[in-house]
Amino acid sequence: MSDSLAQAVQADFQQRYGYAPLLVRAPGRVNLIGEHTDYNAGFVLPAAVDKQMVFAVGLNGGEQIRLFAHDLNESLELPNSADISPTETHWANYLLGVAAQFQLRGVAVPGFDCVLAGTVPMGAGMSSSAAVECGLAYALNELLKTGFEKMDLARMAQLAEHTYAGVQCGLMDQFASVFGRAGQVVRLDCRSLDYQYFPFDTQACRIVLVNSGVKHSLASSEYNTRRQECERGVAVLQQHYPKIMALRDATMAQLEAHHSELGGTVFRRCSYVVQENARVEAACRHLEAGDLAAFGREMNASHAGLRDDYEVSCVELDVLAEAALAAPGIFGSRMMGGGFGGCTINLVAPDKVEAFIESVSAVYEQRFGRRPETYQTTIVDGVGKI
Ligand code: GAF
Repeated sequence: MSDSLAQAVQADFQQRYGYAPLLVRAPGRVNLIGEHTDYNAGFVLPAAVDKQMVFAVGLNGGEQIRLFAHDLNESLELPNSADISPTETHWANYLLGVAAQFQLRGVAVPGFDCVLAGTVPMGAGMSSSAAVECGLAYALNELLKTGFEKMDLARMAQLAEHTYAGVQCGLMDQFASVFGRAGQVVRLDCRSLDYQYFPFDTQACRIVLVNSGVKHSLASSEYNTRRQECERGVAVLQQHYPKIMALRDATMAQLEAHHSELGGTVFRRCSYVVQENARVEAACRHLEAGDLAAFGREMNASHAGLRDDYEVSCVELDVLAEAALAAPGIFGSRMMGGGFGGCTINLVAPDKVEAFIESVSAVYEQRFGRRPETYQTTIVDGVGKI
C-alpha cells in the first residue's frame, strides 16, 4: 500500500469533516484457478494483492451519510434513513449496499463519513467492487463494535453486490479480500467454507497480469445467465441423481449420460464447471509438489474451457493467452475473473518477466493498435487497519 495514498485520503477526510478517521485498506484479488466454480459450490484458489482500496471512515454524530470518492472527485450526501436505498451514483451503491446489510442484521446505522481512493484498476477483473464493499464492512464493524466475524463480513459484502449491483456473484472475491494472507494463496471450498492456505513465493514465480483494457457491457447479464444455465443443469441431473445439489456433486459420466436432455449449451457449461473443479484440486497438488509447469498446464486448460465451453472469454483475452504461451518464461496463462474483458493472469519465471511482457505486448499492439497495461502483483494480507 502506498503510504502517500493513505496520507492523502486521511488529509482529505480531516479537511472535509474536521475530525480524525479510522484508516482501513482492502485489497483486490487474483485467482490462480477455479473460475465460475464458486457459485457451483466448488473450489477456488485466489489471493489478495497489492492493488488496494483505502478508506477513511468516521461516525459524524449526525444523521447524514457523506461519501467522497477521492479518485473521481465526486461526493454524495444522503440521510441515514432506516431503509437505505440504491442511488443513481454507481460507485456509492457498493458502499450503501454494505450499510444496508448492517441494517438488515438489526444494526441502526448512524451518520457516517467515508473518503475512499484506490489502486485497483476498474473493470480489470481484480474485484475493485469487492474491495470497496469489504473495506466499508470492516470499518463499520470496527466503528459500531458490531462484532461480526470475518466470514459474516465477506457474506455481507457479497450480498451488497447481489442487491445493490445486481450481480449474483459467488463468494470468492469478498472472501479473498477479507481472508487473504501475505505470501499465500488460499483454496476455498465454497460449500463447506473450509479453507487452506498454500505458500506462494512471488519472488520465485511472478504473477503478471495483462489488462486487455476491454470491459463488455454484457458482463453482468451474461454472468447471471451462466449461473442460471448451471442451475438448469442441476435441475435436470437431480431428476436422475437426487443427491446432486450443485455441479460440485456431478461427474462427466453423469453429464454425458443425459447430454440430449441437458441440451448442447447447458451440457457445455456444466462440463466446464465439473472439469474446472477437478483442475483446482490437481493444481493444488502440483503447487504442493512445487511443479509449476504442471500447475501452468491446468491454467491453460482452464482458459480453453472458459473460451470454448463456458464462452466467457473474448477475442482480446484469447489473443493475450495465446501470445503468452509463445512468450519467454511462461508457466501458464488464462483469463481471470468473470470474463468478457479484464486481465489475463500469467505465471512467469522471474528472470524472464521483462521479455515476457515485451513479447505479449508486441503481439497485442500489432493486433489491436495499443499496448496493454501490465501489473506485477505481490500477495498481501486481507482487509485491515492501516
Ligand atoms: C466474478 C464473481 F464476482 C466471482 O464470484 C466469481 O464467480 C468470478 O467472477 C468467476 O470465477 O469475479
